[in-house]
Amino acid sequence: MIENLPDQRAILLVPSGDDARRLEFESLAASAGAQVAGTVTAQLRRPDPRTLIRSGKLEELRIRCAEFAPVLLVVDFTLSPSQERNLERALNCRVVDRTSLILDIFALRARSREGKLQVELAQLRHLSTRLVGGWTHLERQKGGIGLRGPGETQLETDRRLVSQRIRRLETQLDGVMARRRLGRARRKRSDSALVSLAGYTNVGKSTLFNRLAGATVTAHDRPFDTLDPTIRRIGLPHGQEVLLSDTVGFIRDLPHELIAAFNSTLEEIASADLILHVIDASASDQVERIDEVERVLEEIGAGDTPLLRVFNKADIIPGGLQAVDGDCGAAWISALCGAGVEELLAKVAQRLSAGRLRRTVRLSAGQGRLRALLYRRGRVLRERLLPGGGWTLDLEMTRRAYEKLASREDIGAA
Ligand SMILES: Nc1nc2c(ncn2[C@@H]2O[C@H](COP(=O)(O)OP(=O)(O)OP(=O)(O)O)[C@@H](O)[C@H]2O)c(=O)[nH]1
Ligand SMILES: [Mg+2]
Repeated sequence: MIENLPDQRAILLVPSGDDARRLEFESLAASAGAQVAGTVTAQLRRPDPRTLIRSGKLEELRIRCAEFAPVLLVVDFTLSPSQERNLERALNCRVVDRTSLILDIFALRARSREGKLQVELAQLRHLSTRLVGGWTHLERQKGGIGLRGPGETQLETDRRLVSQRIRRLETQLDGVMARRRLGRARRKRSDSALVSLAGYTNVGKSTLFNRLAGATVTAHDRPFDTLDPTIRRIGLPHGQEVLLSDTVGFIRDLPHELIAAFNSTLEEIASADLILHVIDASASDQVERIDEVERVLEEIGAGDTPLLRVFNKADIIPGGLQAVDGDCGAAWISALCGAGVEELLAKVAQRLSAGRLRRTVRLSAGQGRLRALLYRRGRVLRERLLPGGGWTLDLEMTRRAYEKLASREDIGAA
């Protein structure tokens, strides 16, 4: 797809003083097919409401644009639609913001029907905020960065058509979500706990997934290689089986449109019995990334889900696994060469059993609603009907879920 596109020469505009962020943005732009001709940094102490950057910086950009004749300026700041337009007029090249860039990469990677629907929905929601005036002052270009993907055909239609399309996509995705929920309910009734891999993009989630599940999910060295969730059954030490899922990765300032559109995928993470938060131990901005991921987890309703931090790529940190100390709750591994993986599995088994308890409870005939709730929240191992109406249930559920219910409902111990 990228190869067939016209020259995508780009200049980047990024915040100054954050090298890790700049490098990440350059790699994002490159993986969308941009040839980065130069990067300009700016500090936005007093942003100009018209163009965001002030006149001196605008002049610097003008000179760069005259030198390199870029097709686009890719900006790692949040731009209002009018700032975007004003910059385009001043520099005579297309301006793409961080959100459009990330949406564009997602559009390139989406393979499944669901993935494509989700990306299109996110693109259209983003676009609908920007339909005032459009790009009529620039030559219309199709298929460039920020203009690709399934949403492309809608770009020049008016707001009304876009919102109609958004509603249609929402309905289709509702159907997808309902099917997923059914699948989850079925899984819950089965014996297996769900363990979800989550984490920043490109940290090695799919590599770990392949190692644990003997699968062959693609794991390229580029951001957002995985979009669609995959689930496999894996064995833990002592024979216990669990389901393991691999999903889309996160990034700092993940566009809200994407979080909303990928709801059904992300719900999968929130519904897990244990989240393995995979961390690239070799990343210099590790602490910031950990915060960002755990913030998004909270945002998608997974804030209370038990979580185990897994520091990966231990093979490329100085001293390797030997250098590891501190956080003894966490696991240290190399998904690539397999070091530490056995210990990780033992930790997973330990965490899963620590979080669950078994109880036998007695419900009266009038507590049908609570009975249904217990089926949804936990695992009912056995149910007996009592002679005078009501039931006793042998129940296994997480301590957290049980205590939450017991504090609100009248659950009688049998
Ligand atoms: N050195 C080293 N490289 C690793 C390790 N694990 C993964 N990688 C590399 O990191 C890159 C990204 O790996 P993936 O498994 O695709 O990462 P991911 O988290 O699934 O990424 P996305 O799906 O794009 O979010 C690949 O080039 C892997 O070979 C590791 O333990 N050590
Ligand atoms: Mg992946």
